[in-house]
Amino acid sequence: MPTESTDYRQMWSDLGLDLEAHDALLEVLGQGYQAVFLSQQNRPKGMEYFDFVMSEVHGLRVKELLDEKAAGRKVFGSFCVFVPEEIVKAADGTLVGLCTGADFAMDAVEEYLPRNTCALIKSAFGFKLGKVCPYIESVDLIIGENTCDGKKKAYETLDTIVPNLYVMDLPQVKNARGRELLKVEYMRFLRKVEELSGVTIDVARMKQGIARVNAKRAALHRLAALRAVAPAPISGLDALLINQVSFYDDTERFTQSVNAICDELDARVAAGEGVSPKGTPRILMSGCPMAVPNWKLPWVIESAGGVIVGEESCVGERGMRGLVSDEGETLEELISNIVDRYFDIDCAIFTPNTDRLGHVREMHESYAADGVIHYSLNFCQPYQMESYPVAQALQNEGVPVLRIETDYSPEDAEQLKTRVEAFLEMIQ
Ligand code: BJ8
Repeated sequence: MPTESTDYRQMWSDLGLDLEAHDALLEVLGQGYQAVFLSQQNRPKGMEYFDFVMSEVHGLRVKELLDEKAAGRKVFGSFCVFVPEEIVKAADGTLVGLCTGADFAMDAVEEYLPRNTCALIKSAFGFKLGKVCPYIESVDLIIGENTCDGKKKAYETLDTIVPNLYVMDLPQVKNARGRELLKVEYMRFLRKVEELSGVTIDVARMKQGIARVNAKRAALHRLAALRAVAPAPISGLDALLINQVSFYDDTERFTQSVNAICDELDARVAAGEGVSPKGTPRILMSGCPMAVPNWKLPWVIESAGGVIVGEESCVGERGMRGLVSDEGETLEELISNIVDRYFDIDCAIFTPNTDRLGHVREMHESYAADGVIHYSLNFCQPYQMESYPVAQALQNEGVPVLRIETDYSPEDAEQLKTRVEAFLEMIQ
């Protein structure tokens, strides 16, 4: 989190942030980061880079985005992994994830949204209404998407609060018509990006956009594969952090840093070294995405003696799976390739969504997990509803499953710890 010595106050003030509230937020985040991440033992040296990024997540990174804007490039913000970064990159733009991982200004939020809205949606509103997110204040365009009912309806309200919201329609069924809708919407988005940036996206630009995002995803695939080894060479918390940083950081610098830490982990694997002793229960997490600084459940699991070896989540494998083919001689063919990759994302908003269960099974096996912890946010109907059939099917196959429903408040941490400890004991 930004340190006292770096002075970004003028920048934050120019962005319209509430400096007092923002100071309080950074203070809490800094303490949380110290307790959750910096206190871990035996961290790879390569994590120093990601610690640095996090220490500057509201400082240097925001300044870089403002510098890009000053140089005439556009910055886009999104809440969902269905927004195709390749198209933004093709126009020399930058896509960042917007803050959705902590409770803030809840009284103000509940004037706009029902109390029984998931914490992720409430958080997006809280950061805006509380004036503590430099990203939402910096972006040229906020991209919403018609996914779950909560988000769809919340964007109608957000549109009355911000001047720059664009909503992308998304299919809810995986058939030919659904695929066609996604393609039409990606073409519409491409035109919007062109209009805003003043850049005409041709085949060469599109191929370059695809290559840059593919390189980032390939580095994350490499990291994921290293976690399949026992003993795990990196903690689940650190791996989650890297995935979280992928939504903010400069693409090329991030890709290089992930490959660098993977080189280090390769050496650990070759030497048979891990972050936890042999026999540590290996956990696959599955469910809702975890945005910064939503670290509660992973922290509970790893401080209770488990090690998380994979996340079936949009901040994790669901969000990064697959690459986009760059085969094709027309823009239309390349957009089709982009659709091919994104249409495979098995978000719980789809009905039916049977592929997701297949992916959880596959991950449980390939990461040699001992059990699955299914995580749903309270009031998230899509993932809460799917938690039952997913757990049922896995349990019938002999896979131990623990279903957790929680939110962002720290209040249930002790209770969660008790349940997780009992689960770890059972699977050991
Ligand atoms: S592709 S998972 S990032 S929509 S937690 S807001 S589902 S009520 S975040 Fe998501 Fe895209 Fe799907 Fe992934 Fe609604 Fe549930 Fe809240 Fe959620």
